[in-house]
Amino acid sequence: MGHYKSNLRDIEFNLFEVLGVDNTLGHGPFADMDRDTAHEVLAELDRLATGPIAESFADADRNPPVFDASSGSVTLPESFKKSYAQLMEGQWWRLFVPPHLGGMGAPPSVAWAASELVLGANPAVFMYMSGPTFAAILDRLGTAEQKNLARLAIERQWGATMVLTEPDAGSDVGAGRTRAVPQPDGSWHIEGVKRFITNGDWDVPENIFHLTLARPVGHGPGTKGLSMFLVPKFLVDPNTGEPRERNGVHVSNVEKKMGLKVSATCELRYGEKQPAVGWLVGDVHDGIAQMFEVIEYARMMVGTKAIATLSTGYLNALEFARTRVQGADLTRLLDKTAPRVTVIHHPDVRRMLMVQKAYAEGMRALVLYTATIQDRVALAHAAGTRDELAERLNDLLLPIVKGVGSERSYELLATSLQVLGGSGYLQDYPIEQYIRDAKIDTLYEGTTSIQGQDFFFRKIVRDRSTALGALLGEIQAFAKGDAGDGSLRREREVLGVALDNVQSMVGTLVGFLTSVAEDPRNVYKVGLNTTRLLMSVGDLVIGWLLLRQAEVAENALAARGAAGILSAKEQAFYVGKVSAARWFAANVLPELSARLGVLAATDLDLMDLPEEAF
Ligand code: ST9
Ligand code: FAD
Repeated sequence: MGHYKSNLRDIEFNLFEVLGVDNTLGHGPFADMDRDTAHEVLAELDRLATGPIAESFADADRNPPVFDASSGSVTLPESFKKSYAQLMEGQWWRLFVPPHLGGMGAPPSVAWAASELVLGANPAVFMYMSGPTFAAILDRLGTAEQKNLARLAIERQWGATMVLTEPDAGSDVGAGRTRAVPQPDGSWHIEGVKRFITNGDWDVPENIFHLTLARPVGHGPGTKGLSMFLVPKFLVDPNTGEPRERNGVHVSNVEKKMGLKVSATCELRYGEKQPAVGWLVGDVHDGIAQMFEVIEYARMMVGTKAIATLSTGYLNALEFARTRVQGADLTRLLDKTAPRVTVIHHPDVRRMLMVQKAYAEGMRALVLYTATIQDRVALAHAAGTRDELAERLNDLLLPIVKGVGSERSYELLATSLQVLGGSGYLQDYPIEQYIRDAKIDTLYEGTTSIQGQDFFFRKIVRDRSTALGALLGEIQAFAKGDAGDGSLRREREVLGVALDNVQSMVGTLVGFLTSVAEDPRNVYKVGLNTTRLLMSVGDLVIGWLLLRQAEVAENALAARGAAGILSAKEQAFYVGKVSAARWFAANVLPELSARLGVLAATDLDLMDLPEEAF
């Protein structure tokens, strides 16, 4: 068995038993994918993910890519290239592009469910597959020629990168200094240094296109002065895509990293040896908004990657806990002759397992719920309209998926390791690599601080709480509802209190913001709490989704369980669902009251502290 332990049962439970994705499948833009096809897709990817895709996970960590400084080229480990080839030969990139570019017509919910399997097995394989997805974005944004190039990029399986970061411009993308100089033939010459660029070079595709932010000479400061350029590694024949001469964008360094080593993180130099020729995407100067089309996919991908890793971390820990014999049952602590038990018998191990199970399954539900909101956006788009509320909800949920998903996963992967005791610290087990590979998720695509600020200032205040109001309204309706025999009544009450706490947190922060008119420094009180708010709303949404699952599970137990037509495995699955929701309501949601107290009592002491006192 490979390292990756998937949870296809839970993925399908979310899609088909809780979120009702079958109602979306089989018609409209998703006519080509019915429930059976979706099941086949997931089952086949599950087979690949747990087999050949997972196979190179450890080898590619121990034998990372080799950089040749003289040619600026990166060579990937052979084992990893085999895993990548399996995914590409299986044509799985077709899940992520629209039908007119050869896509399968899968809704985002099914595409992200499928992504979890690859991202959990070997995340970098998925990330190297960004070419077709980025080409689809280029097709949406580009000129007629660029659309043609996007088609060729997919046909010829080029790689792709997103290029924002510079040595002095990380979170603050608007500080970027890379310049773009217009040329008489309508092209641009790009000049500057970019760093930390994922997949900047690798030895599989014949070409790589870099979607690059640069500042046209004479343009203003900040992100609004940036434009997006299409800069290929090789210049090409525009009709056939056949590579011609080398373009002047070169890799000058590959970083040595804590984890995710097989994903080459490159320094890119533009226009140093010869001109780096680029083309303005869509022939419009709207770079940051265009780049956010890419960033939105990538933030969803990062959250899904983190959560997929926690899930396999938990399932590895669970397997260990069921087999490792150590110590006596706590009730026979003083009896030295008592039989030794597997560690899953110990209360503290159960506590560790349940916190992982509840978050891993609750955050999977968060990803898939968000993906169903994206289904709504896609359905409206296909009908020639817009579902503006769904668009806003998706915007609101993305920092939760990315920020909460990555923080909780990294934190709880340490608990996965803890379950294995000293063995977890060894490379004999995958969890130490999971921890190293997952740390990046709290950092790239906007750090957690950035997600927290985006969440409050842009997704709540600027949105005038439209999306938040709609989301909290749904949670309120669930908390007040009492379907079934009312067995979750206590948990619904706890959810209602947590909801009140979150509403008070938002109200208090808006109050701090309003008081900026009296003292501009009061905005610090907001900044001291944006991450706390993000994590708290995350817990509220996770608690709500777990309880929705519990309701479905209770119904299944009452109907099919009572009729004796559930297998023992299915029975245990549903019982586990109810228990996880109950545990979360009893152990996590009450924490929100204390967090509200801390938030409301925020003063400026921390900001008044002299730097020397830290
Ligand atoms: C990186 C890559 O880290 C890491 C991994 C790469 C992996 C590649 C492979 C991925 C494969 C993916 C495949 C997926 C396939 C699966 C598909 C399945 C279906 N939302 O607030 P302002 C825009 S890359 C939307 O004033 P500042 C907006 O246009 C590096 N738009 O910001 C706005 O104008 P307006 C990642 C947003 O103060 C304008 O920006 N680096 C949003 O100027 C200005 O906004 C980062 O992420 C938003 N949330 O700049 C940087 N926010 O207001 C992090 C802003 O008029 N830093 N816009 O609408 C930030 O995000 C900063 O907040 C900042 C601040 C740069 C935006
Ligand atoms: P800084 O911005 O310097 O942040 C340092 C600390 O200060 C962080 O804790 C941060 O949260 C905090 N901070 C900064 N500004 C604020 C603020 N205004 N308010 C509150 N806190 C703040 N970039 C690309 O363009 N393309 C890629 O493909 C890519 N891949 C990457 C792969 C890897 C492995 C890594 C490590 C990075 C990658 N990046 C990529 C860059 C990544 O997006 C940045 O590292 C990230 O946005 C943070 O920028 P920074 O590292 O400069 O940190």
